[in-house]
Amino acid sequence: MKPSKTKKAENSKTNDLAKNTENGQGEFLTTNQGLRINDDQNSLKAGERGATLLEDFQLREKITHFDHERIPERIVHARGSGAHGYFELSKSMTKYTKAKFLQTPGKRTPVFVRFSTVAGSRGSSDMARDVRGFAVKFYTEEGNYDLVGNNVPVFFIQDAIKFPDLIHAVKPEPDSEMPQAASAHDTFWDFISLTPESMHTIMWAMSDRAIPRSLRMIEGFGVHTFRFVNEKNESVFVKFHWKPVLGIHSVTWDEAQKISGKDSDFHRRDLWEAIETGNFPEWNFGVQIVEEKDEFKFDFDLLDPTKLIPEEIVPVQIIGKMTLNRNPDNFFAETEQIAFHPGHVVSGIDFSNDPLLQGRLFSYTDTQLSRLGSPNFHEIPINRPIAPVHNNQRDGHMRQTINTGQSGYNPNTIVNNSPVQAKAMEGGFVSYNERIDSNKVRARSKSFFDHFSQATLFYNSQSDVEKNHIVDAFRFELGKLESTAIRERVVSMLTKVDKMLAANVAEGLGIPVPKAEQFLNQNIPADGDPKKYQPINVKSELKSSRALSMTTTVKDTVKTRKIAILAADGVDEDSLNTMKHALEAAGASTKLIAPNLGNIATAKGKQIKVDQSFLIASSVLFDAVYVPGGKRSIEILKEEPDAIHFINEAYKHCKAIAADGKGTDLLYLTAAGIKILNENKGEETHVAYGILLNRSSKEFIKAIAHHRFWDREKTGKVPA
Ligand code: HDE
Repeated sequence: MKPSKTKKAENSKTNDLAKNTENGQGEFLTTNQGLRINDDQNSLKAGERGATLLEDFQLREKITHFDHERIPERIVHARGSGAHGYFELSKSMTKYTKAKFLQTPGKRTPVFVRFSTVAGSRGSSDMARDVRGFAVKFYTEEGNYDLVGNNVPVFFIQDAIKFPDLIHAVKPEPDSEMPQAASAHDTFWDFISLTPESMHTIMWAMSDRAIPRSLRMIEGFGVHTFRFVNEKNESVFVKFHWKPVLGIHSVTWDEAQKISGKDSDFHRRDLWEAIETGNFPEWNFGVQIVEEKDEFKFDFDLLDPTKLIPEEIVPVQIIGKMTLNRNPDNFFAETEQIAFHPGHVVSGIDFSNDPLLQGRLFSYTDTQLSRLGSPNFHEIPINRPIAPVHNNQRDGHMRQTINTGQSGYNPNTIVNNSPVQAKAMEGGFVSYNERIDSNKVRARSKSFFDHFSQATLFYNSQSDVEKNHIVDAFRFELGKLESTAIRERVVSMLTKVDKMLAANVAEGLGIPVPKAEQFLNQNIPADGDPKKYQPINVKSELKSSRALSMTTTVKDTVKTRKIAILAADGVDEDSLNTMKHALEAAGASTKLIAPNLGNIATAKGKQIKVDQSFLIASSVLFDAVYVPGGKRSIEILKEEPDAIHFINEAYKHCKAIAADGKGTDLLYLTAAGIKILNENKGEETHVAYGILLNRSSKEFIKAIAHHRFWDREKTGKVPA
């Protein structure tokens, strides 16, 4: 789709200062010094066929700039997509926090959001199995607040000092630089097999949460426990949640791998197109509040980032909604140059002592220095706060601000001590005065040693289908390893999560289930007693949690879903249009797919424009398939192997499939039809399987909203 420009949203931050007029429309071409250029097509030469002259400042400026166009990509989360929007508060948080943007219902705050994968390079596929980053910059009147979270509520490690090891293990192996954007290799699983604290997050990463259908359909979590602080300087603990209005949906692993080949920009394109077509992605914003007095009432430690607070124990209160309504004008200037930092807070939001969070507070400014190249990265338009900035910091690479006057220090009399410090009541940030009184130690609290109870809780909360997908993900990932010893260590660790899970994974790998005792915890200081460092077993009271399964998510809308309509010359116009219009009226989009581009002629001779040929289209890029009637159209499609494959593949991926009139004949040549003939179970069963023959558009819409018909996976696999 050719990018068109959305109308500028009123509530979005505008960075007009540095914005060039639309590609210099109607302006003269100039050098960077403003000199008008007469010939930008030829370099300056000694004669038409002679050597190029060193004097050609115009050529040198252009090439030098080009040579320096790339900057270092992010060491993690390099692959990302972003958008502008706003956050609107619906419930006042005055009781808990003095943060101004959380006071008055109806208040809108501009935001920029960047979604990302963690492991891959900037050019890698969107569909890698990976945790997704979910970073939100709120441009508040009191300064920028960054909520730099993920789509998984927990993390692999408990202490920041282990982060470089984790990332070195998951990134491509250093000798061969393989594999790209994939955790299915020896170094990652070697590290995991020796790091039992990773087990809870590993369960999420092996679930379908790690292969989302759309970035618009992922949850977001602040992960760490933070603090809210109110005007009276009272504090509560808080966990942050983003809940997608369209529900949480994923693709299958087979699909994800195929999408990576067919359209490695799948998520980026989906986000861009949704915003361009006015289908603005939305998330409800929620908080879990824990009073300070309740800090120790849980069977896990609130400071441990490998733990979540089950919603059954502390419900999520929805306090507002975020809407993304404007695509970036320039990917590099905005999405690439945006610099997030968990330490960008406003008064009323503060940190807990989570040792992972504490390390992050150092890391993010530091990384911007090497990535963006200067301590002045806050002056890049996308990073500028809307709140005024005044301080005595000066100079540095690429300084934009021209500070005037004599003073660059404090205290001073020259400008009456300006800029002056703000009292707390004037918005001056005062750290929460938590009492800390202890010995200086390099240690981890014993309360962090339960590594399995929430991994088990997560697994127990999944439906059978979700569990099967987790088993398959482990079989795939571990199956790719060269080392059998690493496989065995991981499976031995899985026995601590769930014995059946371990047995099923082991069966797929063709190994016996190793004993749990075999696993090694090597996160032990040189002088540490290994026995003291082994995980402890905690039996959590909660057996399962609804919020952890995707089966309980929103399933009543087809908004923005993509439906493929397969047709050829001779298609029945009514059969095509009735369904197409009903789907579009319900908010879905349709694409007409035919053997060739151009037009097809309907049975009545009307010309209809084809959107994609079978060469370009692929079922993995769609949510559902419809085959309208029309004798000739179906005769042509029957001879088109790609049409048969299209339906087989959609069937394999459990998508809704509908056919009308003669269209049903085509279905009988595919896995979908064969299944119906073989089972001979009657119409209602077909509908329950998401196969709709001559059914109403209403029923098809309901089936698409259901997302997938996983029961098909249980009853025998199909080729595709
Ligand atoms: Fe990050 N992380 N991280 N991280 N992280 C970065 O900062 C780091 C962690 C997250 O779209 C880097 O600007 C350390 C948890 C997101 O620009 C870097 C530790 C969570 C993004 C960094 C963590 C995150 C980053 C790389 C362990 C979820 C992308 C580029 C102590 C709560 C933000 C950059 C964007 C990016 C360090 C762990 C989320 C190197 C040291 C836990 C979404 O500073």
